[in-house]
Amino acid sequence: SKRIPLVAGNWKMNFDHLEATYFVQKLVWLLRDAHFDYHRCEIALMPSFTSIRSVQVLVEADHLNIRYGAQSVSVTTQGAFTGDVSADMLAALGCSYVIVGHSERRKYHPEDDANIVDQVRAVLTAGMQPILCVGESYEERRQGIELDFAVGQVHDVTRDLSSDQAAKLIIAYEPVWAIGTGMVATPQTAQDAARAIRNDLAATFDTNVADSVRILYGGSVSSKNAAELISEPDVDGFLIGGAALDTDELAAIARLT
Ligand code: G2H
Repeated sequence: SKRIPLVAGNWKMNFDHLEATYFVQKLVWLLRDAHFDYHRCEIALMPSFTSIRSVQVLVEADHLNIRYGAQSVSVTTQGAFTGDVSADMLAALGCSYVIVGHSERRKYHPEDDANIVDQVRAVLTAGMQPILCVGESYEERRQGIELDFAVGQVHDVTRDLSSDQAAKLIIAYEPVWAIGTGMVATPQTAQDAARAIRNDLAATFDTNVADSVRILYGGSVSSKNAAELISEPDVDGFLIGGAALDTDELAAIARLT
């Protein structure tokens, strides 16, 4: 692949700041022990807002080759928005990435297409990269419209972006039926979706944009299925939930990627 693979752990609502610190220390120790090459594969962690600062302190103190980010962001820059966290606040903490439009956010919060576009813009304006999540539910797959659906979700965002902005996107294809269910997509399914999304980027922008955007697979990724998924040409890494809560699993997946 022309792209450096990314293994991103989405911790969801797990780990307070002490648990996050302990996790990072143990993960780094495991990877050091395995002579892990951070230049071959990039590792990123997405803690809760309350744990980001602890991860930052550790990464900066020990000059760790680990990146980190947030799981969502406000669409506004500052002011009377009780409970929200701005993109500038996340950038100030050294965040590289922000997950945008995860299916759990789309389901449990009023995150519609317009809101997701605004989050993507806010992340880019603050100098970070969005990890845009898309993917069909079981119903769309049953109807055979899964590729159109996932590509449509990407297109709803990219049609409002310049090619410079689009080139900074990271896209995570996460079929909803595979999230937290243990029902991982087959390598061919992941490849077909990643390919369809990349073709759409090439059509909307150009092959430079299409070739630079990393497309991740997410949904029940583990050390048992990572190697065959990453062997697909258009799968550039993973967004990992459950398996990213276990240091041994996450280190194993990074080594296989
Ligand atoms: C999908 C994924 C992480 P899991 O939500 O984004 O979670 O790996 O637990 O299916």
